[in-house]
Amino acid sequence: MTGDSNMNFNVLNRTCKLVVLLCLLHITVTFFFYVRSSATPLGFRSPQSHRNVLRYGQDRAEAGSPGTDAQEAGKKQGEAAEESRDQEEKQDQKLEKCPETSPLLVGPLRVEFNIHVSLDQIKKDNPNIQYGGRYKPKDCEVLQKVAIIIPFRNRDEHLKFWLYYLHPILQRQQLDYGVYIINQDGDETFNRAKLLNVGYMEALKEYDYNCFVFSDVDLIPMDDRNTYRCFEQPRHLSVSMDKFSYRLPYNQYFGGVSSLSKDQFLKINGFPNNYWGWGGEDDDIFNRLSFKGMSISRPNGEVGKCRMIRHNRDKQNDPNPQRFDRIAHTRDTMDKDGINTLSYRVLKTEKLDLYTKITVDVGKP
Ligand code: UDH
Ligand code: NGS
Repeated sequence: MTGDSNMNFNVLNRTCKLVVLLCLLHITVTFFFYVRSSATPLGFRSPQSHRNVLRYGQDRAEAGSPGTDAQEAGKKQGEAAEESRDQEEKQDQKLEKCPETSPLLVGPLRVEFNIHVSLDQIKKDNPNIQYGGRYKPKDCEVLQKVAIIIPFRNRDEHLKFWLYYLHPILQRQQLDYGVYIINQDGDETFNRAKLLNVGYMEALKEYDYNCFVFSDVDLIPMDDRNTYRCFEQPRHLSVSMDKFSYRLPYNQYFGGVSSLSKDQFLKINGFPNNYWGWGGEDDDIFNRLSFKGMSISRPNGEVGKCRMIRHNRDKQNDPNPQRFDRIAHTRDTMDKDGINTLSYRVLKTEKLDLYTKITVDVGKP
């Protein structure tokens, strides 16, 4: 009796131990799989801002050091996963179209040039501007992709003011934009219109722009409702300049700041390449537009107010004596001289924090 009960007790004891062991094993295995399955998505499920920083880091690392095969493979997997997540995310959050008129506009602006501006400060004030002077609103889908083209040589002081005033305005206008400074190399006669043609070509190599704003470096809008985008008809934006007592100097005036969609630009074969020195090239552009049956769209005189930074005539930009003869023949020359005959040599492309600077050899007269 005692022997039997002892034996029963031993069997029971062992069975219990076995059950406890099995339970422990089960818990351990369950725990292991739980931890493993939850670790992967957690690592990947980091917030978007975090991911952007990581991607930025990766881009820089890629440019700097090639890395090992294993690292490369891991990186590729990570990138592929990220890409598919990006696509999912895009599908998830179909952005609303940006409104016709941005709700961020404030209207009339104070513009003055007797203040000190520095590139560092402009950078700090505009943290959302991407490398190369690019910006795109995050919370709505833009209507147009705008390349802003500035003809340039030796006007760094003016450029600082332009960046200081324009970057905040363009962001409030909710534009997907890039700023391109087309810098004429050397000290041959300046050629504004040819530089604008170069800007058109070079900007398109970088992004699928469908609108081009051509702006002198010394013109600053005094009202952010003057949107730097394209319209049904080619647009003249600098319609009400302080130097002309806030009036158009003449009805056909198309100088200063203008915008043309890609189609409008191509319809007129771009701009003339053979206006060397000051004057007439903007009148030639006006002629091209009207010969192709287009009219000029303009903001009203209040919204179109702008200030010009006063300066002396630049070296190698004297009035072009041939300009009157040239604008008298636009109809005959426009198909033979323009974007279809443009030739130039890019000497340097600099992606700076607030703009892209492209230095070009455009030749000489
Ligand atoms: N530009 C340069 N560097 C030059 C010449 C022109 O950057 O050496 C660019 C710049 O963007 C400028 C634009 O080309 O705003 C048009 O230059 P412009 O000289 O045709 O026109 P702007 O209105 O001056 O700047 C006109 C002559 C001013 C004489 C004033 C005499 N008081
Ligand atoms: C006209 C010029 C334009 C110039 C405009 C304003 O006379 O190129 O003056 O010039 N046309 C000709 O010379 C044929 S401004 O006062 O801004 O220097 O844009």
